[in-house]
Amino acid sequence: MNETHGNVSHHPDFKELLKRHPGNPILKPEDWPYSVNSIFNPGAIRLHDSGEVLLLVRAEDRRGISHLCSAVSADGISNWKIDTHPTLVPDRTCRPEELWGIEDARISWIPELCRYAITYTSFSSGGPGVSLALTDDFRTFEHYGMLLPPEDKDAALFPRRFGSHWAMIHRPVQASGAAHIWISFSPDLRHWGSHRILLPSRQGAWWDARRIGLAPPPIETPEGWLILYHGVRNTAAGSLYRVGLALLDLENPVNVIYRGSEWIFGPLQPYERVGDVGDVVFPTGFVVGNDGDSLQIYYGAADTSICMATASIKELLEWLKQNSYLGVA
Ligand code: BMA
Repeated sequence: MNETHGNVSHHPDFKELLKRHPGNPILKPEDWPYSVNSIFNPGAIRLHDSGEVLLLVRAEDRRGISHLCSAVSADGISNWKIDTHPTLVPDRTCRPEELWGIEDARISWIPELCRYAITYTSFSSGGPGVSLALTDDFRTFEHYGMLLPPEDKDAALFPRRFGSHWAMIHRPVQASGAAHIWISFSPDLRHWGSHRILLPSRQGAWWDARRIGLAPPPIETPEGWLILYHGVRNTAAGSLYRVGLALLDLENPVNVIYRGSEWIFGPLQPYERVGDVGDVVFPTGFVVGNDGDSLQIYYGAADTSICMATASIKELLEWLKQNSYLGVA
């Protein structure tokens, strides 16, 4: 018999690697202490001092402009303490690159700096680019400005240097419209170079043929950096956003060890299929449990609400080893 998920079902051959929390969506616009149109695509981190889970949520107001708002919870599922005012707001005067808002944060804890690094999309008059802010407490922020100019987004820092250089994954869009995942390096977090393609989008009918982009920041495992990425396929009904996996070499992350052939997670539930932008699941954050294996993955659903799915690092790696295809054609 097929396994059922609300009103949808999978064939028993489909291994469900990301398991939706039964209480999804765990955060909705109506939960917000102030008026917002939608909340989605949250950065996530386990706070160093308290062990609580902090989400830096993208909140879109009724003008269409996004800011970031923090929500904190002990278990990362319930009893959220949501900031009563926007936490990180676009400042079009001091940071003109934030003219049309700030979006889709990814958070990394950087042990060398003893600070959190937030990479986010700044929506400038020239298009979206990659910005960085550092913080100790998610109250005050040191802004590094736009690191990579338009069109570029879906960026996250690795938590440590490789040799003398920091590394960042990001997703520029080429003039041709091709959108691959790139990796770049910096001696100081400000100046970025040695750019190269890390994962190309695939071709033709593939689920990840149209565009791909990093989902949460890289997840460190003994076998390498586990990457979740979103892949977009264009259909007659619009874009379809799904999630796939890859593994990068631990010491030299430009080397891709595995890349999953099939997507592992896609829009199924009504809250993922219907919303401001339907048929979108967009993971942007994760936290790891005390066992070092269980993941809570946070994702935006249909650009409207925030959901959580659980997974096991071991199971993801096992699946990836058995279902890898590095080609693009
Ligand atoms: C992408 C990003 C995301 C958004 C998704 C679906 O390009 O802008 O913020 O969730 O599209 O609309």
